[in-house]
Amino acid sequence: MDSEALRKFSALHPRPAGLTLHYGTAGFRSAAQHLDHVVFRMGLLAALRSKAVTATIGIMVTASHNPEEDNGVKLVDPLGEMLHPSWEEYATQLANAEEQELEKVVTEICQKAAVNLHKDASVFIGRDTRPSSKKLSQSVIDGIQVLGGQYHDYGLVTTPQLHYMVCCQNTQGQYGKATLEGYYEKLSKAFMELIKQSHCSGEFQRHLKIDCANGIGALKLSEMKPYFPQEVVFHIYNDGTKEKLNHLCGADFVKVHQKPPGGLDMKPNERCCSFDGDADRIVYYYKDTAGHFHLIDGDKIATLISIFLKELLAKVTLTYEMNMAVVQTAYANGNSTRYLQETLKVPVHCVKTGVKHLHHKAQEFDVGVYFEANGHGTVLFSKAAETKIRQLVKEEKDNEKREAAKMLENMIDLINQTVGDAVSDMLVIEAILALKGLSVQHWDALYADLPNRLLKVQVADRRVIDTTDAERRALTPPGLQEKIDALVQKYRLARAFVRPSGTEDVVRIYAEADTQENADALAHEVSLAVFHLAGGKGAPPQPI
Ligand code: 16G
Ligand code: ZN
Repeated sequence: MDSEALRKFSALHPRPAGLTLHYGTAGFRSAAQHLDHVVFRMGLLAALRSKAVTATIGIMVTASHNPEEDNGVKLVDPLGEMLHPSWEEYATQLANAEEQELEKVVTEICQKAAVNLHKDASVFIGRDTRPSSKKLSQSVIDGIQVLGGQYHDYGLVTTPQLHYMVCCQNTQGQYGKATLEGYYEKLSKAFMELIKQSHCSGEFQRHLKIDCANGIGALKLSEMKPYFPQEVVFHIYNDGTKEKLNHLCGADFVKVHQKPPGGLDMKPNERCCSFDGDADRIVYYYKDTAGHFHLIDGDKIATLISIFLKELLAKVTLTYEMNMAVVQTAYANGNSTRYLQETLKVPVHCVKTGVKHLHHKAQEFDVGVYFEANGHGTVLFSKAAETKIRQLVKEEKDNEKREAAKMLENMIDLINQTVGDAVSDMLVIEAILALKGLSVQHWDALYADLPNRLLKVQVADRRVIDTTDAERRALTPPGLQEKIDALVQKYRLARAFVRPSGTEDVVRIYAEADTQENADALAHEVSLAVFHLAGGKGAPPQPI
């Protein structure tokens, strides 16, 4: 290691005294002005990780749906997955090391993780449209170069595009070409092939209004436009030319507030969707003729995709049995879980919040559909399933089966299997709606969401809450779970849980029940229990 260079460059990216940050579920997130030293050091870590696994590593500068003034950084592992949990701790150690200790911490990481510093390192860099992102990505480059690493700066890309590039690079092009053109070509080709199989393909016309949260999604959708024929019309709103990123718009705003974004005029029964700031989440919605807003969240997206895939799998199943499952978190609406299990008869698994947990579980199945209610999700196909499907397309004599296999093959190519991807998910959904001749109202009517309420409470130390059973039950503080159980008993179809947030200094409370009044009352009562038993700060929560 070039100690001189490390000293010189770390002095250019000084750590503000007393600032401690943690690599959480979505990497580091903070006010942008606090992050320069963090991104420099994550450049170092990306180079170390690359040397450790002898593969290209990704590093993305974004704070997703957070306000424009914030920023963040996260690392992408070789197959496009989230950074391996064993390295999250190294990330935190490196970010918080005193400047004079930096070399020591790097050496310790090399020892613990068996990193050979003489090896080559290769890092792919991407960033979102935040004003602070460009400078921060320059600091990432400084970090990579101090350890003698090579880098490729993709500049402005969506988070899922960067995940895609990393995967392509490390699979020697098997997953696709590691370029934006490669991404656009692969997705648009699979989409158009799927649409061709639709019965009404002759008069195929798709109109969709897309709220891009004033973020990177708008830029990338515009770039993709020439890859589609004229019949595909995507109307882009909140493209970032007028308003601030994520301000009163975007997937997170729409999901949390259960109302339409600003900047998008919605006519009755028009299909609309929102991306988040880095385009890795999507939710759909529409307004009915009475003016009521209907949200179609990640649970209903997972349901639509599952229905479609299950039908196709049934058609090819006589030849090859494939297991399929849906992975959700505790936030999944109770009626979505019921519909999947009881009507569709698909196994459902519940895991802890955070993409890495869902992704990991979904890898256990031939076809693993995973979505968080907030709209982050994708589908994973096992290698065996993919090989079998591609073989059926080539060899199957029965027309119907071959057609079904062909649709599955196009789905495999259309879905971004590295991570949830708003652009890819949108194309998947649009293709399914077209193929099944479904309107947004039909889709929404699959099941009715149980009324629910999400609240947060500030406590002195949120770590006093420890959970089990995929965050559905609280182990500590003592008495809290018993209290929640007693409260839930009072209402019909009720469910509630609490968990410490991984991204904010709060405890989150979720409740659902037969009516909105009951869901609100239950959420309020549970928040009071948290406030009293877990050391609440300030005034007790008020009724909704
Ligand atoms: C992060 C997670 C997201 C999760 C959210 C929960 C990733 C890439 N993102 O944004 O999946 O839903 O955190 O936030 O893992 P919370 O812990 O503050 O509730
Ligand atoms: Zn995001």
